[in-house]
Amino acid sequence: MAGGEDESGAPLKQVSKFLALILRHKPEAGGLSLDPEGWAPVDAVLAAVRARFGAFGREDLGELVRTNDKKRYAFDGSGTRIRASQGHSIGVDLGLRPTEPPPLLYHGTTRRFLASILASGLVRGKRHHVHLSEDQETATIVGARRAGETIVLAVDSGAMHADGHLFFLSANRVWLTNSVPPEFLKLADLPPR
Ligand code: HQG
Repeated sequence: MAGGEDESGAPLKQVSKFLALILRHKPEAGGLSLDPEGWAPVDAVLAAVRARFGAFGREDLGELVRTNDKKRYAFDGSGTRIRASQGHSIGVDLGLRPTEPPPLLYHGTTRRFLASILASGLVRGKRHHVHLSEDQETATIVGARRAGETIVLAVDSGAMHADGHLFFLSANRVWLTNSVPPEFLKLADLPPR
């Protein structure tokens, strides 16, 4: 909907940020707990959203899930539970199966991290995995979230896979792996604007 406002008036972008908080990092901030696979009951999520933003219905939540720019959230088959498709900092098991990656993947970041990344490789930090993109354009957008000059690293995921590193593909097509040692990284040219 134009301007990202739904009929309840709650700005979908702010609700999406709140969902990231409660479905990825801190469910207790919404009075929730997640099951081991990261699912929360839709009714409980709606109650948490309403407590913070006022009126917000099941259809509003459906619109948010459908239109979210990175498809961050997904309903289960019955539509009664919702979870974040990736990006957690708390212990959930998304049940993703190891999957053969394409030969090259990309990671967008900022130049001030480069020396450290080339020394230690890509590390997952607080998240469960290192996040990798299928194309340079997406990686550029990820890197541009941070201040400073955006750089894109190309990851030799084919060689990593051959070496036994596991890769997982999230429901919203983010590639996940535990770490990327420096020998599999090189600076990619940024796509022309
Ligand atoms: C950097 C967003 C120094 C890494 C995006 C990144 C993504 C190092 C930052 C998702 C390092 C971690 C994840 C090292 C890694 N030395 N810096 N050795 N290794 N880093 O946010 O990949 O909007 O945890 O380059 O679209 O930026 O949340 O990871 O800059 O998919 O849905 O440490 O978050 O999605 O930052 O982003 P993050 P990310 P959402």
